[in-house]
Amino acid sequence: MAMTESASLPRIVIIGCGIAGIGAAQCLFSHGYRDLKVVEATARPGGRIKTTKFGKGLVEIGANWIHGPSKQNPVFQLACQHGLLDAEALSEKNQAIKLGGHLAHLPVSYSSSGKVISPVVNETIRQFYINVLEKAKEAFSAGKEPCASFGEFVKVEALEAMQTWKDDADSPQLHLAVLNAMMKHECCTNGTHSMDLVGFSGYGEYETLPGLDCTFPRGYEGIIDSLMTSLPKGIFTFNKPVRCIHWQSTSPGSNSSGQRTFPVLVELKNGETLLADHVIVTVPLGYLKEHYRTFFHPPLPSTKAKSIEKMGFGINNKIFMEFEKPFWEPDCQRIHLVWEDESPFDDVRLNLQKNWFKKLARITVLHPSERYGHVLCGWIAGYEGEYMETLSDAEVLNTMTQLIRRFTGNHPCATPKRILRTRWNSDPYTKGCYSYTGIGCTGDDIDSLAEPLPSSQEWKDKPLQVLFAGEATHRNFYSTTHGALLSGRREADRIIKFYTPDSLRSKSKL
Ligand code: 6YU
Repeated sequence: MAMTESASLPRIVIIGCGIAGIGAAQCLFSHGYRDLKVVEATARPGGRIKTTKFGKGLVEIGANWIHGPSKQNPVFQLACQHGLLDAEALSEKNQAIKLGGHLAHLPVSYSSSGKVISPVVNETIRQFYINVLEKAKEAFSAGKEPCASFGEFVKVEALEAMQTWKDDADSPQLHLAVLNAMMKHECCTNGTHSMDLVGFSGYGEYETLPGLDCTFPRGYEGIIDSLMTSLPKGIFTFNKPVRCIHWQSTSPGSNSSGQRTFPVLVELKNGETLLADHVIVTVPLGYLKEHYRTFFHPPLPSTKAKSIEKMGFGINNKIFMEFEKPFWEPDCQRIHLVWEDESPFDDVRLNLQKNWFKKLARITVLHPSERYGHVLCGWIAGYEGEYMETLSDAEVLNTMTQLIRRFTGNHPCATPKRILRTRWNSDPYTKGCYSYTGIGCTGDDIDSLAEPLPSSQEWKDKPLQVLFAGEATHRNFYSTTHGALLSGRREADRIIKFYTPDSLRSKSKL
C-alpha cells in the first residue's frame, strides 16, 4: 500500500548509513514515507563498503566481491541497473556458474622453504575440502550435528582421508600443511580466528547464490552513491553517534499532524535527542556486542542479548602490497603460503608478537594490472589480524617483505614498495569485519537478533518501536552486502505492513 497524505505521520529514524540503512530508507521513501532520518556516527556513508586509491587504481577497504552475482542477488540487480559492472560479470555464462562457495581457481602455493608446491597436492586437498563441504551439507539437511564446530568436522574427516594421502609421492605432512593453509583461508572467508569457533549448525544456514563472484571496476562505493541519489540529501546526518535508544517512552513532541507523544527517544553522544515512532537499528554486530547493555533503555530481552553474545563477529583484514614488477605469472589469480611444518592437528600456543604473520596464508592478485598496477592483497584473520593493526606501517612492510621473499625463494621482484592495510578492529563503530555463527549458535539466534521490540504479539498494547537490520540479521546471507541490503528492506517492509489501513486510522486519532 502506498502511503496516503493522512499517513505521513510516522517518524522513522534509521541508525547507521551502511547498505542496510540506506536500503531501508530507500524502500520507505519509495512507499511515500517522508519523515525519515538516517543518523550515522562517522563522516561518510557506506559503512563496511569503502573504496580508496592505491597503486594505479582503486582498492576495497571493506567488501570486495558481489557473492553470487546473478538475478536473485539484489546488489547485482542494482549494479546492473546503474551500469556498474563490466561485460564479463553481466554475461549469462558468468551468472550461471555454480561453485557453491568453492574456489574457482587453483592457487599457486609456495612453501616456507621457498618452493612451489605440486599442483597435485593442491588438487587433492581441494577435492577433499569439496567433499567435506558436501558431507556437511548432507548432515545439516538431515538435521544432524556430528560435531560442535565446523573445524572439528574437517579434522575428523581429515583423519580418515590421511590414510590415502600416504600413498601419494608427496608426504602426508605436506598434505596436512596445505590443508592447514586452506583452513587459514577459510578463517578469512568466515571472518573468524579459528574454524573451531564456527558452530556446525549455524554454518549450514549460509546459502550461496549462482554466479562467479565479481568486483566493481570503479569501486564498490558506486552502489552506495547510486542508492543515495534516489533520496533527499536532507535526510542524512553524519558525525552523530547514537548513545542510547530509549524505547517504551512517552516523550511529547510534534510532527505534521500536531502535538503528540513518541514512543522512542534517540539520545546522541553530543546530548541532542531525536523523537521517533520507529527506529531501525543497523549498527554492526561488533558494535552491539560491545554496547548492547547500555545502548537500549529498557535493556534488551535476555533472549536477544544471548543471541548477540553467541553470534561471532571477527576479523579479516587486508594488506595491499604494490610491486615494481610482478613475481607471479600473468594468469595467476591467487597465491597460498604454506608453512611446511604446520598441521590442523597442532595445539597452537598464541605468540602474536613472534608469529602473527604466519596466519597470512592467502594472497589475491588484483586483475587487470592495467587498472591496478602490480598489486597483491594479503588476507589475515583472527587475533593475528587484530594484532597487525597495532603495528606501524614500516613494521608491517618489513615483515611482508621478509615473508614474500622467503616463500618465493628470494625472487628478485618479491619486494613490495608500498603497503596499505585495513584496521577494522580499531574502528569503534564496527569493531570487526562481519558475522559468523559461533559455537551453539543456530539460525534461530539470527532470527532472534532480527526480532523487533516489542515483539509482534504485543503490538495490540504497545506499538512497534525498535527494528533490527544489518548483515548479521539475515539468516541465510549473513556476512554479505546482499544480506545487509535485504535486511534493510525487510525492516522497512515490516513498518509498511504495520501501517495497515486500520492501524493508520487509529494512529491519526492520537
Ligand atoms: C560481500 C565481500 N568482504 C571484507 C571486509 C569487510 C566486510 N563484507 P555497515 O557496517 O556497513 O553499516 C552500519 C553503520 O552503522 C556504519 O556506517 C557505522 O558507522 C554505523 N554505526 C555504528 N554505530 C553507530 C552509532 N552508535 N550511531 C550511529 N551510527 C553507528 N560482503 O558481500 N562481499 O566481498 C565482502 C568483506 C574486510 C569489513 C566484507 C563482504 C561484508 C559487507 O561489507 C557487510 O556485510 C555489509 O557492508 C554490512 O552492511 P550493513 O549496512 O549491515 O553494516 C559457509 C559460510 C560462511 C559465511 N561467510 C561467507 C561469506 C563471506 C563474506 N564475505 C566477505 C568477504 C569479503 C572479502
